[in-house]
Amino acid sequence: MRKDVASFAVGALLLLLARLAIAETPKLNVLFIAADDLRCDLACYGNPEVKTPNLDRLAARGRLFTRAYCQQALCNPSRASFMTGLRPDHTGVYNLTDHFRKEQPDIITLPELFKQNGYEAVGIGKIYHNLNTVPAGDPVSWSRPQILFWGNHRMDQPQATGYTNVPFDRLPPTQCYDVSDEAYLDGRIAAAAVQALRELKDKPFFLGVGFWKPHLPYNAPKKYWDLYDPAKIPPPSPAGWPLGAPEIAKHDSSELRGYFGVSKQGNFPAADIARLRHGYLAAISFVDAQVGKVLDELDRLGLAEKTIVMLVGDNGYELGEHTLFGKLSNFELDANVPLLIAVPGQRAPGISTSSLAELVDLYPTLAELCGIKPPRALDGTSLRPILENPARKVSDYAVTQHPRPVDFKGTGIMGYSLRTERYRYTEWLNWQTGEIEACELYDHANDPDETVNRAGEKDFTDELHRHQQLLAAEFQRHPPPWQKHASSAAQHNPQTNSISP
Ligand SMILES: [Ca+2]
Repeated sequence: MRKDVASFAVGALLLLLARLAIAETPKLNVLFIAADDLRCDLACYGNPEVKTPNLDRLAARGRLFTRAYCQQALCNPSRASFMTGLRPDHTGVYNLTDHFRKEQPDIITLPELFKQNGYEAVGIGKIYHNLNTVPAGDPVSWSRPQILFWGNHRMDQPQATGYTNVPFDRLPPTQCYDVSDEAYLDGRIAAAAVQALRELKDKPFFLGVGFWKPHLPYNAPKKYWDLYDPAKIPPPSPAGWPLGAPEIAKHDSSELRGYFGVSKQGNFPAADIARLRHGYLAAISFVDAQVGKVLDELDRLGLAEKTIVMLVGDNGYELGEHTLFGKLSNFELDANVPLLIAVPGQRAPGISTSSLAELVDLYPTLAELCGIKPPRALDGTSLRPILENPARKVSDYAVTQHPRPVDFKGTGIMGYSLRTERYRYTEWLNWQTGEIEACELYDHANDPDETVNRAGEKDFTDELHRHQQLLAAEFQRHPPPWQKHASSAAQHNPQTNSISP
């Protein structure tokens, strides 16, 4: 009995000391905000015509990354990658149906890591992909069930008096109704996030808030459409296909063509393009306003001083540029994503950085900022040096990839794209043989819109080879699965393989 009392006393003392230690080192909270299909078309990214006052104020108090890149321009692979800290080649997720736990059931996701370290991990809205995966979302990641995270994007029609849902096969790609924010999912997600902050304010939390917009359909409330004069929205530029770009870089804009009233093939009429570009901007401003509500509550509760805020777009987007609509390519517009990070005590706030970053870097960044050791080797690099000094660099290149066919099941072509300081180099590799089928090189110093593929030009031979060597070195560091399939005689060898652009 006496021994039990002594053990109890020692246990109680240890518990008290542990609590004191925790009290002395308050944990930073994380507010992780994801937007869907949001490209860098924001006022804070240099387009003052786009109304994004709330994202702009987040940028003003944090660090804006002008050159952050997704790992694959598609929801499921991109999100599986940044939520696990692994490249698509290591999650095995390239399409819209495979779940990252299929190949690695015990993988520890970003919110799960925080949950294991004493945080309340709460997921509201679309953080993981929203459809056709098993399990739905990722229940293991969170301390409580996820909400407003699952379903077809077409189901997000106004929940308001006088409106009835349009059947999916009759649904147009845009909607402009005079309804409240809460009539749509993102308004309800913002309200739920505000409520969650009130509940979580006294404990360490990782709050994931995922907005469904500006993903198709562009069904923002009318007041956000009214922010824009359609006559002043410019047409896509460049509208044409890049000179000398290979056919394999193309896709058929199938996501948009699936909506009612949209051309099923060929070019899109100018009036349709204008309406779509208006709707996309309205949807961006709708998301911006919802982000503002969450940031306001963070300030009101006095949490901003102890909360890291990270806002990210899961992939870029084309709105008629290069003849394309949607994501699914390796062009800069698809690969480049908004990334804003604000940390308590932010150094040099409001100074943007052009240092290269990848979404696979988010996991190690948040882990380091919160003093949590990641469970295993990750593919990314912490961006903390850049948060402290916008002139610092952590990478010489960023890697984005996309397969063909776009609904990749393990056979076909994989396009690997390297963004370096000045160039984008893309190499389309046969997954079975490892041979280069086609390649592209864009000179961003003279051609930031990627209008001319320089891969076949004599003046760019040295840069072409330099980028091929960089990619070969990347494959040494992170061996891609295709090397397992490729025969030894046809291993990737940029010096001997043909390089027809
Ligand atoms: Ca997306």
